[in-house]
Amino acid sequence: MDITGNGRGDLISGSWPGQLSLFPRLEDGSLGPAQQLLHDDGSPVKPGSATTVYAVDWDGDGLLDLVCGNIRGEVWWYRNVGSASKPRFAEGERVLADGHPFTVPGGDSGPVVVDWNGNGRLDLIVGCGDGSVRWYANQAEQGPPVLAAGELLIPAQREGPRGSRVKVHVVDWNGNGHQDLLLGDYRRHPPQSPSPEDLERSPEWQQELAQVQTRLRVLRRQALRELRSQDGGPPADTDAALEAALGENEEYQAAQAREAALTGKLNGLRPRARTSGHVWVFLRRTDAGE
Ligand SMILES: [Ca+2]
Ligand SMILES: [Ca+2]
Ligand SMILES: [Ca+2]
Repeated sequence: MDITGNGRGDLISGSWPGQLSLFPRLEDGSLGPAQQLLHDDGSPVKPGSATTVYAVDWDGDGLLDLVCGNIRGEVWWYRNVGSASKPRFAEGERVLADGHPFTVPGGDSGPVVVDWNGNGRLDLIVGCGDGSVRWYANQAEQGPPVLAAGELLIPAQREGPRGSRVKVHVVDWNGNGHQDLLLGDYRRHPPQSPSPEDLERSPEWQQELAQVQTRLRVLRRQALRELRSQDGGPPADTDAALEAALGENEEYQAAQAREAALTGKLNGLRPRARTSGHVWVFLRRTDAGE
């Protein structure tokens, strides 16, 4: 996606506060510092919290426009009214489906614009907060999009294994000439209780941890005493010298490793919610039903 018209692919990003950032690709291939994407009056483009952004020339005038989602589940688009080298964007317009503004279920819309049905017109596909994916066919012959009502491409899953807040990418994943869908998700797993065996062993671990910590304190005091009583008096920087001495003390190092291991085991006994993010691939069925 080259939004600065110099033949180098740039990066654009949405954000939680809602501004959109452009990271221009520099001559050496690295990305330059972030610049805010702006309206033609110089004010920042801000489609709402948790913005996602997709750049595409949706009205066919040769300039890349922005299509954005937000936490409310709306889709907005911003026509590029600048130039090939200097993008500037018109006031946002709410994207309509079947003539009406819409919000996707669960909010958190993640739009992409591609020709999904291969008729040469760029359609809208939206990843939704509830975990579903919807397709809005572009019915316009030319110019700005005119979208049909949404059709479900992938249903939400209440019980998993797929999660929510999905973001999509359209690509021919298996190279058979048909566009497929990649889906990124977010899932919160219920806290898992510790095993009865671990619970049974926890008093033993606690006791050992107390012993290890006592031993660590003793070794520390010993090392300090040795430093202070050495020939020529204590070192100028006692703290640094103490850390250096303990770093070379094998018993101290082993005790510290054991302390970390026991603390980890005991922390693991507290039930804690876990989250995950997976990427799923959905291969397109061909006309022959393959
Ligand atoms: Ca355009
Ligand atoms: Ca199409
Ligand atoms: Ca394919």
